[in-house]
Amino acid sequence: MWGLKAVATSLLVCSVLGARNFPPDFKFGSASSAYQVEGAWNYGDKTPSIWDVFIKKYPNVIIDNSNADIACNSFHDWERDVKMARELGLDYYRFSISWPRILPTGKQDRISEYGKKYYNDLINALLENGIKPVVTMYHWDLPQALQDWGGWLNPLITDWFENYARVLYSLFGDRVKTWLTLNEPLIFCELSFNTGKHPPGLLSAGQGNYVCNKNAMLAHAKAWRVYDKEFREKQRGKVSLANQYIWLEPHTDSEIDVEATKIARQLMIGMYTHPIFSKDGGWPPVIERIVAEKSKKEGRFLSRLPGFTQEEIEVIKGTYDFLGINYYTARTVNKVEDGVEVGEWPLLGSSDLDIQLTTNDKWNMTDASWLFEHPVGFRRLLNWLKNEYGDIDILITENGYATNKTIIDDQARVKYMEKHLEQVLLTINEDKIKVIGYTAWSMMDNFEWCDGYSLRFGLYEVDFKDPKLKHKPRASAHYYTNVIKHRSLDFDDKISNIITGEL
Ligand code: GBH
Repeated sequence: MWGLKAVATSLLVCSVLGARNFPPDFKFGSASSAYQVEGAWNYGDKTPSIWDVFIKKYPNVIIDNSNADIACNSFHDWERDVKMARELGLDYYRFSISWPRILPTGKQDRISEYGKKYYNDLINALLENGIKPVVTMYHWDLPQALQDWGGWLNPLITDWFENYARVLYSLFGDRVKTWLTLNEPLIFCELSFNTGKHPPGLLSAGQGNYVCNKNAMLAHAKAWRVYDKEFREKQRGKVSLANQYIWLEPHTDSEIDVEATKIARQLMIGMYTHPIFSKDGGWPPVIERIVAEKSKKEGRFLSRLPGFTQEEIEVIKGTYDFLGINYYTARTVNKVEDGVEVGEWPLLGSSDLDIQLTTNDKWNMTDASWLFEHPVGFRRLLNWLKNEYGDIDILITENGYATNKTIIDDQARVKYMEKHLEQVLLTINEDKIKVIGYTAWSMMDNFEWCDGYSLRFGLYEVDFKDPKLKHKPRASAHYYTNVIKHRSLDFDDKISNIITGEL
């Protein structure tokens, strides 16, 4: 009798609060990447990545002149990382594998015992603690040995990557069931070749980025196909990629801006999605046409955007088991005259479209110059993707907030997470889109690329001045722990304001 009453009461509570509950099978995780946390840059037989070489050659490109030689020392202190993941109550931990740590020559001649041991230890410890590993194969730290052979501009990289993927499946695929081939090809292709801010810093705007784009799509596809042919039956995992999507909205209501925005989405989102996820495959036709026309006008015989052969289109099309999405921010689009300078990052080939990317005054600025908050854009993006490519399982592989201070009571990050998670819930409940999980970037402060240690994304603060790298959970860590525990955004949140230093 009493039992029934208790059930009835909790059902009532659930239905009142139900709107902000996550589906029971929804998964929560947090993420990092090898170069940003591991350190041990030359330990054992590890060879330098392009980031090691780039920073040593041009230390000034990093705002605080720092480097990632030690970073969070995760290579030596993976036990601390597992402990954090456990304290947070994560369902999974997303980390990446350093290509030059596993394959020092970048090719298959030699598999590093040190590399193998490190990732085995980490994977096993996570699983022992009930945390699933979600593994990124490539989070920007290309072996310099392959850069010397042309890196992402050499079409052979698609084979090198396929072989690397095969090595990873055979070493770890018995335990790793969710793989992400590439992290944000949009960002590494654009920043390496269009703005030159990331290694190899080869400024070749409107050319290198497109070649990289094509090779990245093929590399991903070949890695997926190897899994499909050689491993899927036995290992039964899932493979996709993690795309960075910057949501775009027209700057004004004018038809010109509205039209320009539609095309810009095909550039910013479509170029890294259409070849894999659309029914027809290949480049978004509108972009292919525009770049071809521009190239012709410039007196070129060939388009700066390399085409796909029909065979390549078929190889790439359909190579996904879900879609990984990194969402942080949005931009507005307005049309400019042909040839007008289009300004800072994200440039992203916008000179080919004669558009300018700016922001909306209503979007909160954060301490990161590029990160403007637009949570509703998250939901709109997910709906746009569904309209373009149909029903696909979506895994949010990154979402996070930056401060430039080492602040423990990070209520702004808590708000950012809540607002974005709320949009995820609306997308699931109202729009019936299958979002299967959410990953907070990042579990702890780490090396934020050109921003060094000056920008903090961590749920845990790390004291980089302390040789022991003392770490402490922020308010956001407490908040996230509660979200995970309750599988809901509605809980007595007083607890997330208690800063104890221990979870
Ligand atoms: C993601 O990139 C990455 O996957 C992750 O590694 C990173 O730590 C995280 O987000 C937070 O940034 O002013 O030209 O140097 C998101 C894309 C790439 C946006 C680097 C900011 C700096 C541009 N970020 N970019 S620039």
